[in-house]
Amino acid sequence: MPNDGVHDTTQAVTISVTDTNDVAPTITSAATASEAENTAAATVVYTATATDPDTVGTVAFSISGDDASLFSINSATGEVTFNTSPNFEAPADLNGDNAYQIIVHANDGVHDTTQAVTISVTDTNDVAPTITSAATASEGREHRGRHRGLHRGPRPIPTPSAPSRSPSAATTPACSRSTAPQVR
Ligand SMILES: [Ca+2]
Ligand SMILES: [Ca+2]
Ligand SMILES: [Ca+2]
Ligand SMILES: [Ca+2]
Repeated sequence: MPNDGVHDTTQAVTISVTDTNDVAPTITSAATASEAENTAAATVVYTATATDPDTVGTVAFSISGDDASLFSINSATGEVTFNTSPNFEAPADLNGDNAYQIIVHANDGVHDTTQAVTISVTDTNDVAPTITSAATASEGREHRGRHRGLHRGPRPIPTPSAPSRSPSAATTPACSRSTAPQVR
């Protein structure tokens, strides 16, 4: 301050500290998300969020990683969508386990913060049962077996259990079926 020994002149000076983009964004959204198969591709499955204390720089979102090509992300809103509606029975992720791996990036123009995110596709009951048994059947073997048994019957020690099984097994269900409806 100038001082000539008699006069003391002062002046207030304000020093402004300008902000620089020196702090990296912090991703605040979860590391996992899930969605049922067949959900419309336009449905938002995950929303990336981040904080950044700097007043300069704008955070933009993007994705990378094993299954990133199957998704789209809105760079401004962080909304993640499937490009194609997922099918649990035909997983499209790299290792086919219905756990889709992406890496979310929050970039403020200087710093790039990443977070691994797993998006799981859950099963729904969307497939009808498939009957895998044959459309035709034959009882030829059983008849042969019975005939053989009868022929062998007279022999001293045949098979004691075989003859006793077939009559009881055949009669039991037949009796219960015929009697139950008649009583009611
Ligand atoms: Ca920043
Ligand atoms: Ca399916
Ligand atoms: Ca996977
Ligand atoms: Ca299914």
